[in-house]
Amino acid sequence: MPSHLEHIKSASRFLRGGIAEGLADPLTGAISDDDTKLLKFHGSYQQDDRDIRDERRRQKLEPAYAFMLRARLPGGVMTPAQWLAFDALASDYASSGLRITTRQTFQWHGIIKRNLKASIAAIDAAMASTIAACGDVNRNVVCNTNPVESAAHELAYAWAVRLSEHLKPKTRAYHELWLDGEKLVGEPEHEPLYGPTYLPRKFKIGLAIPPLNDVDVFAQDLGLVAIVRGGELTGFNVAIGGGMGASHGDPTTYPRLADVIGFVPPERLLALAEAVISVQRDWGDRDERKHARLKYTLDRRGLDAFKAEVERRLGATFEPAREFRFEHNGDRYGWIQGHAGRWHLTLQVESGRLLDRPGQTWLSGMRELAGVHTGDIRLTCNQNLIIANVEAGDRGLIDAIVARHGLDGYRKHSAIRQHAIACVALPTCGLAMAESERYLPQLLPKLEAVLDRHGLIDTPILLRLSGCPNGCSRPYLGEVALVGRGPGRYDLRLGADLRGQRLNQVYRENVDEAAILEALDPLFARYAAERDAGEGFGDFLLRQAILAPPPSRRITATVLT
Ligand code: SRM
Ligand code: SF4
Repeated sequence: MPSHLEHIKSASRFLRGGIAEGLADPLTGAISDDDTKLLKFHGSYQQDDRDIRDERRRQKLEPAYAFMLRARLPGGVMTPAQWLAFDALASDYASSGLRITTRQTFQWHGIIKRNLKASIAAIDAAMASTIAACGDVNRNVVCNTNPVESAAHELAYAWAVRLSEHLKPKTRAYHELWLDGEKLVGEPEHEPLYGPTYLPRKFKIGLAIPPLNDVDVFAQDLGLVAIVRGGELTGFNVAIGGGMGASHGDPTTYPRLADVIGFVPPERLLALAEAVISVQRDWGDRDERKHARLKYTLDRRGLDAFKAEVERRLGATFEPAREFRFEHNGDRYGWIQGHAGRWHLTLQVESGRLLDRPGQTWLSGMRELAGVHTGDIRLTCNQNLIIANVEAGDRGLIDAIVARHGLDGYRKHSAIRQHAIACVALPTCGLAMAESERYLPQLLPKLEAVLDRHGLIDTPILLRLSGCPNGCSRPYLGEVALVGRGPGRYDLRLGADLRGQRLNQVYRENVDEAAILEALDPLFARYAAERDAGEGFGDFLLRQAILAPPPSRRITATVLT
């Protein structure tokens, strides 16, 4: 039997539901439960401040409702003017600055109901949107921000934008609700790709340009590996069925890496994406949302059957996948020269949270920088940012602003700090079981002390924290990862690589900080003493049989070099 959400979608008149009436109701800071589900398709989540939830209940007050808003920003690229508009929105309506997400866009937290419409209108005025940033549709298309292969980036980024536009819902509801667009009268509305019930579940696309896998391309429902030969983009290897989410104690849910199924030339890309999405639309599980992602459809129906159906709808067969090699899934900090003599500066933003704090006036610093910068600004899937396309002569000015506002942490930080990612979790995330973003600054100095003792302070180790098993920081791809179980308790997972090609595994279940540090200390000691030159921590743990060998995977078997 179709889930309740399927009924909500089909009765919603293409995502309208009762949102307008809910927004107009002055008696509550919330909207109806059913409408909160539809609101996601418009890019917003209703949340409440969990820090004060109990206190409000004791005082017989309704929860402190507020809305999180997420932009649709394909490839994470924006102009300085857009930056300033997003910053103004953070100051005018939101409560905790600008938050760079793990899908290279912005979130604003704490927007109260009466300001939601003005906030979305402000994003629209900045020539951006929030449509389909969340919901059962194709989400923000992520793209490698590669300043090294900057010519290839331009090509791949252009495809990310085309995919994003092509796969955007066509409903007029967004314009009607938020932008005072004219109401559609008479003519029936139509969603050519999605239909009236949209997809069974969220759908994510990512483009990577080897050798960098900063988008974690195998964590995407549809991962595209750009194949660049002699400076030309020849096409994309296609990988399907990645996803991170799982539930504790439910083995029918699991993180899964995408399988490479072949190669398509650029001119087939839009049709390919449509074909994959349409098969998932028709074959995906609409009864049980826990099993509705593409990864479960593939495992239920079989990869070969799915691929054959995609080929049938595409009217073409896949060419064999091309060879490629990833070196890293992190960001490269500092200045890098791209093509056409332009420079790119990657800055680290811990947990992606841009706020003004003593000695770290990051929000003000970026405002000043956006005021003088003539290139573009990019967000990365590791929650960092790039001041891109800088003229050589402007580098000094930019460095000075960066240093004055304490944005130069990348020069000073330990290697583990540089590669750490944490999801939002408490107090806004309704699904959080443990702290994540707020815990990272407490955990890092303790980890750094252990690493320093073993002479590993400059050795990159990929750390990822998530407050629950949904995996928003892609923790299953961390060399060291904590996945929240309950207040102060986490699963400690170890053993991924630094390239986003191998999932980690549980090493200690449901442990506290003391047990985490105690478990890691002897492993770091052995790693320091016995590692091969250049060997990553995860690779070391497998070579030493400290962890069981992972199941062999198609991606490694076929095309990786
Ligand atoms: Fe996520 C749900 C935050 C990237 C898997 N995610 C949520 C919600 C909306 C909680 C909710 O449903 O009520 C979180 C809002 C927290 C808050 O207060 O802001 C949330 N997810 C985030 C962000 C902001 C984490 C971050 O720290 O940056 C990321 C926003 C991305 C974006 O801009 O679109 C974010 N989420 C991810 C990723 C990583 C990725 O896509 O590369 C994943 C794992 C990949 C995947 O989808 O499999 C991810 N989020 C989930 C899931 C589990 C989905 C599943 O298949 O089981 C949920 C829960 C759900 O959908 O039911 C979830
Ligand atoms: Fe919330 Fe869990 Fe995602 Fe963290 S991983 S943001 S706790 S849903």
